[in-house]
Amino acid sequence: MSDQPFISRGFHGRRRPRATAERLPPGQYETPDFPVLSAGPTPHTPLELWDFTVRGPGGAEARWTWDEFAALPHETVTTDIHCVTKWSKLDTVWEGVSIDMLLAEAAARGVAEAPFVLAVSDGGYTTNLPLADVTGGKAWVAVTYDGAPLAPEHGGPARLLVPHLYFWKSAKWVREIRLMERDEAGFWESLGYHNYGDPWREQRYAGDP
Ligand SMILES: Nc1nc2c(c(=O)[nH]1)N[C@H]1C(S)=C(S)[C@@H](COP(=O)(O)O)O[C@H]1N2
Ligand SMILES: [Mo]
Repeated sequence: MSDQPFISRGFHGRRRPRATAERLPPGQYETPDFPVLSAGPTPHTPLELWDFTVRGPGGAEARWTWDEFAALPHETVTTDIHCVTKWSKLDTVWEGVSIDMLLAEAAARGVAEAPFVLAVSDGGYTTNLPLADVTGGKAWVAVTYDGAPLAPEHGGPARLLVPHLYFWKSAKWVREIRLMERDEAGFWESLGYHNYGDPWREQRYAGDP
């Protein structure tokens, strides 16, 4: 038994979490599991060969080796994630470098911004997002999950994390953020999935409002 009487919880005013139902977008169910969804084989890039690039619309780029990337300030993010195949997982915990931080560092190296981004992964997977959806504290390149290095099947060593959009936007094994003047459909987006993918508006497929 706990050595704290149950009344102390209320007494200390512990914040009541939002009810699970309110945290599930339309059509989603909660799962305690962490399903693996990969369109192809899991790449295994050795850390000595891994690097991360932010490429500007004019071709200028900023690049970090694994050690340089690891030296950037990291944030801890606790968030819910929502897959278009209808599972949602609540309170997932990640650690990573914010895209804000990467873009600020890239800007200092002469990389100009642009209104759209394409995330490009080892293995060729891509996904497109408006710049506004990866800035302002909304997206990270995550390197840990649940306190441990990100497992290869979940995108390790590093994956994009954009939790406010369907999880296909969170590109596993991400290696590059490409800034673009024009939007360009990524892998699933060009195969009939919604271009934006807001789970709260249930934007699963092209043609959904
Ligand atoms: N590179 C890459 N990233 C990807 C995918 C993929 O097939 N390849 N699948 C996407 C989809 S559809 C989902 S739901 C999530 C699944 O992440 P998980 O396998 O860690 O659950 O990764 C997304 N990122
Ligand atoms: Mo997905």
